[in-house]
Amino acid sequence: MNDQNSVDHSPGQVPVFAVVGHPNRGKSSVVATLSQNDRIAIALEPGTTRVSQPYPLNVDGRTLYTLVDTPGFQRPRRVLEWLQAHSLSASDRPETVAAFVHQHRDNPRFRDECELLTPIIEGAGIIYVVDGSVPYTAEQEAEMTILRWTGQPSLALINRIGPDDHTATWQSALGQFFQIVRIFDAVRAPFEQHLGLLKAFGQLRPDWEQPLQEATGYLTRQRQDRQWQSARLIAEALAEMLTHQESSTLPKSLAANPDRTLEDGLREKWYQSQRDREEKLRRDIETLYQHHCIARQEAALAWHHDHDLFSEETRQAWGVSRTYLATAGFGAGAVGGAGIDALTLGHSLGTGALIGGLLGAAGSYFYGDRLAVRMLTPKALKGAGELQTATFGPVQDLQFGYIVLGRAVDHWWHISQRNHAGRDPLALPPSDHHWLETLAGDTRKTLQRLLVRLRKQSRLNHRETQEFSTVVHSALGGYDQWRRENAS
Ligand SMILES: Nc1nc2c(ncn2[C@@H]2O[C@H](COP(=O)(O)OP(=O)(O)OP(=O)(O)O)[C@@H](O)[C@H]2O)c(=O)[nH]1
Ligand SMILES: [Mg+2]
Repeated sequence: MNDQNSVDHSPGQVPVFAVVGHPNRGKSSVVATLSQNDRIAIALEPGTTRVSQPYPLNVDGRTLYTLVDTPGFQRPRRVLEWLQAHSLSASDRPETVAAFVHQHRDNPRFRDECELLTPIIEGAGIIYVVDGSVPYTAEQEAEMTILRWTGQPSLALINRIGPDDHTATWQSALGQFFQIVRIFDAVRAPFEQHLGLLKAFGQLRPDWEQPLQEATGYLTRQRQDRQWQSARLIAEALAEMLTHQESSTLPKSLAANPDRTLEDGLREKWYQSQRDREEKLRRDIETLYQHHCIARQEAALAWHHDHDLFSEETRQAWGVSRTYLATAGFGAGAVGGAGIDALTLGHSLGTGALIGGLLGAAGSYFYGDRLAVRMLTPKALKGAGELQTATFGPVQDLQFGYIVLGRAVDHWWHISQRNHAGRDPLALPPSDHHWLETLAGDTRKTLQRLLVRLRKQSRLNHRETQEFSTVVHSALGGYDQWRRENAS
């Protein structure tokens, strides 16, 4: 570790843990997840991490704890032989380990051992990571013995990378070397398990208990805050998308005879702006959760694919049918004047059966053209000056609002539960559950009322904006609960 990266390990300071183990056992994955850092290099090849590197977890400008990523052991038996040859009694073991590092710092044969032991002899706690899908071998006993010789508090994590399960043998072997042994899947462990692990770290050293208890409090609040901030971001994007217009200003002479090209051009621009706005929302949510490097499955594809905002698959997954609305508390009486007809303005956007009957193969990937969107041509504008403006938008179908919201809720859920060790491209498979079903009846009515307000092109006032965020927040919470209860 170079000086610039060295960390304060003195007692009472921020807890520091060195994550160590055999090469390619998921050490960097554990560090990435617990420090919420998706920029850490993780790879199939052993030897990905070559130098020790501290990763602090900061919340509100405060470092809650620091994890040090380290290279794997290369020659643990040689190291142990040296230690045994140079130690006089059990009491000098920590100093003997420090002496080893001192003497071998510039020896390329022990480069990795020196890197990984340095943070530990400087005072870091030990998190020893093993892969529970490969069998236990005595080779690792040299590693564990060296770690025990450092005298630092230690904990072992069983991280299962492959399908096989050797957890039981690992547990009994590790139990002889470590005070605490936990199972932790760096890629899949849910948030509650991250907190559980921090609490376990707190048991390693009395003066770390309080900072780590505080850390779990901070992280819990951060998670709640992020859900609220996500709700606000989604409500904001939705309001913009529902009121969005594209305009084109042109001379009166041309405007007198607007042709299809004018409308088509504006329409295309309108579609693209909506896609761009949704994309921006997704990036904003990902940034909020500190995911900066997510690869998108859909990114490489042309826009008219299944996941497109205007694809027929999207409409079927996230749209709201007339029947559904009629039976879900949105009857004419339920939302004042705006009854179910207001929800199904597009003539063919009613029921699935009707759409199935109307669509030919050619247009079946795209519902956009069947959305009712207001088009105001210059012809309709009277008495303006030399230049006149044609306007496309806003959308009149509330269906669109439900689709945008459904996609946003689903995307949010995948991001909010994604660990920072995850490297798979983000996939958003269609859900068989409609998010709207998790909303209470009166919340649905509030949502409907606000969508109707937006359709009238009226800006939401302060109270309504708050209300909108609150409704979206409930939608996020309800969907999260449903997904967890139904997780396979
Ligand atoms: N499925 C699954 N794969 C994991 C998990 N943890 C790590 N992996 C995979 O295992 C491989 C090695 O992970 P790393 O975190 O780079 O391992 P490392 O111990 O830091 O490796 P070196 O730095 O090379 O010593 C990567 O391909 C990871 O995606 C896990 O919890 N579940
Ligand atoms: Mg690594």
